[in-house]
Amino acid sequence: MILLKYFSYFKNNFFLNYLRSIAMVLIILLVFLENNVSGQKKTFTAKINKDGVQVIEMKAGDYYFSPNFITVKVNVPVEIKLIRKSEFTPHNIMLKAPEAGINISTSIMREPKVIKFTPVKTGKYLFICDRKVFFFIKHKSKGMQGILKVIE
Ligand SMILES: [Cu+2]
Repeated sequence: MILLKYFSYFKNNFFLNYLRSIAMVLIILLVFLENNVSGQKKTFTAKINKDGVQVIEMKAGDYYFSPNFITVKVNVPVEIKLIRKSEFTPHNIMLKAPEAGINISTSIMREPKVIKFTPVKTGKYLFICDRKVFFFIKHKSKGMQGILKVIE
């Protein structure tokens, strides 16, 4: 009897209803964001400019890098100019390949940012945004990742 009383109390509790509405909105948002995966492959092969640098312009948005499959030559300096395309969501780019002389870990701000490095080893290296949506869905798993391919 007491249990039943409690139950009806919670059922009519305004605060609980309020929480339920918030939960519903969150679920709808999550479903929406989950389906918003941009899995398109955008390739780019860098050319060496007159200064001997391979310049790449890369856009970063919700939730992608474009291009996301970049080919560069080994032992030639690389400059990646990062342009943020998202209004509100903060992003970053991470590429840890010490064996290839690459160690990128930078947030992507409103102002374009230039990353400079020289790859010293051929191979395929994964770069990602390691930020999360609501603390648990990785931008990476929503499509915010790419490959840097270093060739001879
Ligand atoms: Cu991100």
